Amino acid sequence: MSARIAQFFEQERKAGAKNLADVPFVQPFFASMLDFAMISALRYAVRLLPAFATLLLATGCAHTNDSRPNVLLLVVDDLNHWIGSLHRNPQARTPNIDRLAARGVNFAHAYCPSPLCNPSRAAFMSGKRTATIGVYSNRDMPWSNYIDERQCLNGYFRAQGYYTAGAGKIYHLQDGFKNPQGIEWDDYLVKLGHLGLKHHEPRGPAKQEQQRYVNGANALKQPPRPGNIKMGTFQIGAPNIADSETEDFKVAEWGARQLAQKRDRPFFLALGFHKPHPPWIVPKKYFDLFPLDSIKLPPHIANDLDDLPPTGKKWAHTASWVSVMDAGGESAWKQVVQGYLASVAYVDAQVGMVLDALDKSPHKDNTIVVLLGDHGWHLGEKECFGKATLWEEATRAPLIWVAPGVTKPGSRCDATVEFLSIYPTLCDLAGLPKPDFLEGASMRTLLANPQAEWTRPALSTFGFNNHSVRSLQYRYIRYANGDEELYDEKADPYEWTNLAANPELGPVKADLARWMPKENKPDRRASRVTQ
Ligand SMILES: [Ca+2]
Repeated sequence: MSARIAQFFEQERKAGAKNLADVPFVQPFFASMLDFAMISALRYAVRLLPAFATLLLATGCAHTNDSRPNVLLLVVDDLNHWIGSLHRNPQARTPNIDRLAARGVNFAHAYCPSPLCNPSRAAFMSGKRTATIGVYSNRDMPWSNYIDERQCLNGYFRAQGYYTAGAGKIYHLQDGFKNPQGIEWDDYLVKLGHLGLKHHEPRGPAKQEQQRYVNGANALKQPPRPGNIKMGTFQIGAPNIADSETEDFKVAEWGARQLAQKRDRPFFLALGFHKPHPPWIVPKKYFDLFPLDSIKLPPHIANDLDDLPPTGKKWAHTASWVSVMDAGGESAWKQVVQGYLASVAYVDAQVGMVLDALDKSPHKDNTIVVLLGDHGWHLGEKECFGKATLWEEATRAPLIWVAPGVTKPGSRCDATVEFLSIYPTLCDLAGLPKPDFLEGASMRTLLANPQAEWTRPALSTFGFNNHSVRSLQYRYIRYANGDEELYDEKADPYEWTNLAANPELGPVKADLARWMPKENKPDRRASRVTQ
């Protein structure tokens, strides 16, 4: 073997490609060949080997002729139960979310694992309860210090051979490729500077999209703009701009393009919309749907807080409530409601764009669609604007499922279900083994038969060892210091009368308390963070 070939082998050995050079018959064969040609051929062969290996592995994982269903997960930030099809607020205008609900099962009593962005998303994406993972607040970041992102819903589906892609807010303040090996997503449309935090560079085709997306986002993030108002702690604005200039439009548009592509393996596509999270700055046409003089305030009573224990009172009467009342009382309150309703109508239109794209796509009949709000939102009920409470307004949110071949159009389910069930249910529908760590129950039986027996209540947790258990008739709240509340939801849907002190209802409390976690992971930060 010539010195040049020997040198080549040595170089490749240093580069880690030594196996080929060690094959016995290779060396005498090379000696009779032209050095240059062989080195070139070898170089290509050695360099291409990993690519071939990857291709073979990918083909093996992709289950050729894979007919497993696709998954389209739509997560809407801060969307409470004010959608048309849930009838909590008849003013809500959500024709697109409603038409999705009409295609499958509309869960009327679905509850978040925790009423705040980061804890809720960390829990339903990991399939583990808040008290198990210890992600209690938005300061428990990055959430991936608490849970293994490879075990999360998208990471798991990717490991099972799914193409995974996402855009917008799926996890809290951590869009896209957190893991340097890219084990979570194949592609992600990343937004830079969400709430001022630095993000990881996008990879894949999303990189080319980024600049347009960021420009769109900035169009709504430069307060104060002419016409914006400050209503207490909330900023409200109705710029006369097109949807195409807004960030959630970019998320929907990107998702629509993903849906249009043919694929040789199933996909898991997650789209996270940012509205109706404040600030409520959306195109003017959505405000025009809700003239201020037509706005009705949600049902409330003046002395609602009188029967609350000290912890409940503290959680209810927040700075945001005080600020809105100081800004103009009920008049300011109506503007807050208008801003929220307009933002819901806006995000509904973006959801509609995705649904239209799905219907035109080759995946229409083999895609599971799941839509949820990450938690609820108070619009003044219990003297509270915002989330971060354990009452109905903050814990209940839309949950809609369309599963081809399983759900039936026009179904409504009244069972008390949890977002924690999303992970195991998707595993069931896709035929994937359910990992042992999942703590929620699969809802597959309810998808097939919404009237099937379901005896489980829904657990929501906020902060360390504060829990709420919601059955169809009751909500029982027990705070870490032992403070209690109990509401009869059938007689009192706005939770005005605390029954916790009624001795006749002791067995009800005891029965619901069984569902509260026996062990609660310590709070690393040991303080409650509310917004
Ligand atoms: Ca009350």
